[in-house]
Amino acid sequence: MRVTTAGESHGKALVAIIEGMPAGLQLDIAAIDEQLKLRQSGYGRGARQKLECDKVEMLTGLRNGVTIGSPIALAVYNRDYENWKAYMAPEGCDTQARKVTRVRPGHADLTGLKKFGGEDARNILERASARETAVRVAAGTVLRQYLSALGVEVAGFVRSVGNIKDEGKYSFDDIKKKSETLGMLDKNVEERAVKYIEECKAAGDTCGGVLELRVKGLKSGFGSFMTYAEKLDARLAFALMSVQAIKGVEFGDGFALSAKKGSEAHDEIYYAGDKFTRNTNRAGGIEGGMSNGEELVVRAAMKPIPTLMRGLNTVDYVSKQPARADTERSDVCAITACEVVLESALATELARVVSERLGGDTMTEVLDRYGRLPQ
Ligand code: EPS
Repeated sequence: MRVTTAGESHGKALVAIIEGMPAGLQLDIAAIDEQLKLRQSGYGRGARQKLECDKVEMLTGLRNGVTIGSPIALAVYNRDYENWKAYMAPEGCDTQARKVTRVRPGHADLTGLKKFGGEDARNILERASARETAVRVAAGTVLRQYLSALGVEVAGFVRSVGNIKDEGKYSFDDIKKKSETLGMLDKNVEERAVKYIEECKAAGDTCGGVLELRVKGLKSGFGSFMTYAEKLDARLAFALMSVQAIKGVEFGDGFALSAKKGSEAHDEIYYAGDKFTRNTNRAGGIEGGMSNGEELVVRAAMKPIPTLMRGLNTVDYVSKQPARADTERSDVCAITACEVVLESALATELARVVSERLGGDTMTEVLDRYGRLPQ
């Protein structure tokens, strides 16, 4: 299975192609639109989300809602294109207007210009923008439905915003009850987080946070230690780090494990009721680069969005004079959206790992093979 995307933030559309999906998977297209809507939600989002009403258009690979084994192409159209046609149309447009030269620290602008040439960071930011995550969510929701057919479910929530943290312990089912405001689980913590976002907004600033993702129902043995590139944690970390603004990823107790003794850091093994069991899950469901049958637990850190309304100090790329970085509009905090995106990114890579082991041209074959694996 392979997934790729294309499209610019203010271009006509964002598109994705999914190769290798077996035939016979009934897709729930409304569920894709639901995820797209969730990606646009959350306290602290900017004006762009008021303009867009993201919906998927399935272009190929399905008949009557069921996959036929051929590549699946899908599109999410940018409503804002109507306002940008004059400057973005692939067929011909004005490339002198809407130039961006006051390059933003933390964004791809400066390094992108040095790498791809020219003097207009518009050509860089159009693709680097987190707008691309809309189509990743659309494609990711298709792969999530492949996992779901096997009984593998992905969920997640917002652990912290800035320094405001939720330290609670939650089960997979608790996560489903997260709030619509920010995607947090503790109302009191969320109220403080909302206040913090308001403070950032008033100061023309932005903020990030930490997200936690879980995977339930994955059997043991996915990923491998035989070659380093097959390790499940390495592959999932790659997928999460590929999402805009993610600066760190940890599995299970992650960084905190480094401060513990070996006797406190591992998940001791017992045998009861004809199966191997654990009382803890500090490893986050991955040992030796393979799923061990426990719930996967992954956290990712999102940095504050680099477009600040108050502008950071920079240099104009053309005049070389000191300047305030470019801004038009910005999200103050996109942590809730980022969580939705990460669920899709995780589901995408996990589905690829699963399909590499199971193969199969039809979902019947896939389900049969998965059913015969040990827990
Ligand atoms: C985004 C759309 C973008 C930004 C944001 C994410 O829209 P515009 O640039 O037109 O305001 O709101 O992109 C970034 C945070 C970024 O750094 O590029 C979206 O749909 O998620």
